[in-house]
Amino acid sequence: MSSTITEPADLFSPFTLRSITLRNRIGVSPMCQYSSVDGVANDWHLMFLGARAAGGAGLIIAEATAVAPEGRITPGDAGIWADHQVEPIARINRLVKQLGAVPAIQIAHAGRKASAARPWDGGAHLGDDEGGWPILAPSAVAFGEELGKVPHAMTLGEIARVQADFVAATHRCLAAGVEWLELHAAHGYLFHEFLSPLANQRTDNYGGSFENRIRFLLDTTRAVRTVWPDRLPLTVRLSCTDWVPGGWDADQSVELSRRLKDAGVDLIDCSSGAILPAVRIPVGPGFQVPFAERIRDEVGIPTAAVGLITDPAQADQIIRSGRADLVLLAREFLRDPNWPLRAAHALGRGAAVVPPVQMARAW
Ligand code: 531
Repeated sequence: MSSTITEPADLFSPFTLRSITLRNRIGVSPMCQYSSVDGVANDWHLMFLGARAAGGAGLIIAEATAVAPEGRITPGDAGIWADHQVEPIARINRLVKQLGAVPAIQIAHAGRKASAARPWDGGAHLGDDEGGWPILAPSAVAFGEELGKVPHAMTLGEIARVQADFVAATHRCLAAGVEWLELHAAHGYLFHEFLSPLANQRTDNYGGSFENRIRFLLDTTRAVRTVWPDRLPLTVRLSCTDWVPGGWDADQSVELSRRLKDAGVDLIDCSSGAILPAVRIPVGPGFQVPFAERIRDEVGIPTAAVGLITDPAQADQIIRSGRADLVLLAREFLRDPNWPLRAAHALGRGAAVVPPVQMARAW
């Protein structure tokens, strides 16, 4: 069962995947807050995500949330590796839902980029004497520069254990009232490290050929889909290209998206990059939209566009032109939790986004 590609809509059209309908095409992209203690959500996360639901977003995707302690980027990352982490997330999801948005979460494992300091503490790998921990990856190849720690090449048993961690995390997400689940397979983290020949030098059946490099993600996706209810959407964020010759690229992303669609994935969230340091990326307004457009057209699967989407008319045109089904905003939502309200008024569609009654007189 999958959603049909909707006719070109506009930024404020509803959007349905399986049993879940978004009130508009605007999503809050998962943004790390590095503000948890032992992975537990707190008042910061309640305020941060609640405010953006009040501001009118249709979809609120909570930050990359680690499925295992060693899968955190930093000690401050969110986690869902333990049952006591569920209720704090459930409290946030109840507020988000009460405010009319759909509560989502991105579950993740940081692979060789794990065990790092928070960005405002420099972002470098932590020494063993600084609270760092052993890190895992497909191969014993470091990311590089300030993330120079050499990871342990995962055994088949560790691959199976991490896959089981994603399945267990999926059960906890359901218990927490999550209604939309995203697997993080981008930005140089574990799944992406398996996909890319620039990080995956394995010689077993998890490395080498395209089929082998997608195996860990595809098998885990199938296992997650089996336990995630049929009525709820499952999405995958990809780095659609490494921007490096010989690396992962858009052609492979198209083929992988076909396989993910067949495995029951409902939407591809199209980002790029971050497999290696210091790669030249042609960053600009909507620079990743072409990936969303291509995958949507060639695979016939809904897509989300993300990356330097800031302007209401820009976002509206991405949807109206049928280049993507959703726009996800990150930094713009750091600047303005009420961006959807402001965008509606900027586009002469003031009634399209309804504020909470407490805020109505200001809009
Ligand atoms: C940086 C980033 C944004 C867009 C493309 C590549 C990298 N983000 C990625 C975040 C962590 C914070 C930095 C995640 O994907 C978890």
